[in-house]
Amino acid sequence: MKQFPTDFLWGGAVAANQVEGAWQEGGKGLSTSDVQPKGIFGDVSDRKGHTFSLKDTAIDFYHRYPEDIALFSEMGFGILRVSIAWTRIFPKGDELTPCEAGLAYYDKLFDELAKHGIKAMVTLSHYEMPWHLVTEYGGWSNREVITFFERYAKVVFKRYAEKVKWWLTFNEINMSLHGPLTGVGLQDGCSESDVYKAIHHQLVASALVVRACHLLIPDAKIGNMLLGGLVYPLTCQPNDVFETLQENRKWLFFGDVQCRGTYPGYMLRYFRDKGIDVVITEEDKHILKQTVDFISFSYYMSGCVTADKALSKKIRGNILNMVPNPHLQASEWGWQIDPVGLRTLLNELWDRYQKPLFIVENGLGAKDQPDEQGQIQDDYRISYMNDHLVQVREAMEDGVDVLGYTSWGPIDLISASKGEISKRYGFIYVDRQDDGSGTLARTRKKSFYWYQEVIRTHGASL
Ligand code: BGP
Repeated sequence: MKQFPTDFLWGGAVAANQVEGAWQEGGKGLSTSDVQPKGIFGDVSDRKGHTFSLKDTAIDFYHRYPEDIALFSEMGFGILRVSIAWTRIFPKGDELTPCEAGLAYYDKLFDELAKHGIKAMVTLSHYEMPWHLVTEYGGWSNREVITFFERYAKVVFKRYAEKVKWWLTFNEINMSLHGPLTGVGLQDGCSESDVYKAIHHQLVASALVVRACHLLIPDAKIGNMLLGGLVYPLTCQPNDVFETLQENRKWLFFGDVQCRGTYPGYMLRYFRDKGIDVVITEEDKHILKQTVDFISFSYYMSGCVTADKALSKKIRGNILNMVPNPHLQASEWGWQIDPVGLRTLLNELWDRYQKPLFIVENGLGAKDQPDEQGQIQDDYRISYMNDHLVQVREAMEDGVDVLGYTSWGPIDLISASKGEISKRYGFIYVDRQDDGSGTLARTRKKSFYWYQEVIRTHGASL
């Protein structure tokens, strides 16, 4: 296969709450993730008496990052996407002074990456926020949280200005529609108005920190991060086609605001029709004009939409309104595998926004079983990723500007939706099981050598 450009950024992506562990070390405060032991859709324990969670230790990246980064470097990574846990910097979220131990930890992490010539990409908020801001302020429903988030972002921009040149605001901001607690810090059972009000505050916060980043680190790039949910009409029935357009807009609305700097008419109509009352001030409108430099997104699957409500049954996955596509196979978790969909999505996002794109999550969650020699022969993962990367190359041939690709979970980590480790994504196996047992030892899977070769050959080996 033809090579990718030599400046294409290859790497992997992780999130603080899914790898670090050390949930009480270094002065860290309690985050929403710490009180959701079963993942982002699970029930909340408020940690009275402490409920065990795999995330308490996760894969102990907090202590083992030098070993893990050495392995990423061995694969040839040019970039690693991590997130900063807001609660390591501001344990409660509303303090005036940051926690030095938390800041120092990420200094060491970024220095270790630099030692190996790996760039850092940092998500400011990956599915978590200080729990104190939820209990005391009502999460993002409260405008004051914008100020706290901006303060946090400015602190880390200033501190890491020389070390981090790639930033993302909110992970999968469009998931705020589905994961009220994690995304927008609201309790279950809140109204749609509450959700959109909180989302508006997040969008304003996102634009404010884009502005702050441009001012404080002029040579950095800051992007948004969307769940790349591609949906097809189940049939060519016109109502199915229109329903699909509307479903697409539900998640693309976030991109429209972050890339075009204004609320689209279809959303304002939706608010009117549903009686949703979101206060958008003149100042907000002005702030929102600060748009992102590039668009980043995750892509795992596609799905179908039907206008026939009786037919519309849920499949398991991140995009909750999809019905299964009869032409596609699914992963063990029902996520339908669609490499061509990635080419379609890249083209659609490029046509819509004309901003550079970065695939910051893609991969296959699977239950890996070591063979008799203790090796993981994960040909299924290799085939999934190979097929997707071939389509990325096709999209680039179509003229789409793609900056890079960071696979999700290059090392096994705790699943966001399940809170378990048995849904594995890694090129590197971590000896830990769902019951918490295991030595945490790291082992290279077959896919480790496959990805190493892909990077070494700039994709020619695909
Ligand atoms: C995305 C999240 C990640 C990650 C991934 C896989 O939605 O941004 O945090 O976890 O999905 O999902 P899961 O862990 O549920 O398999």
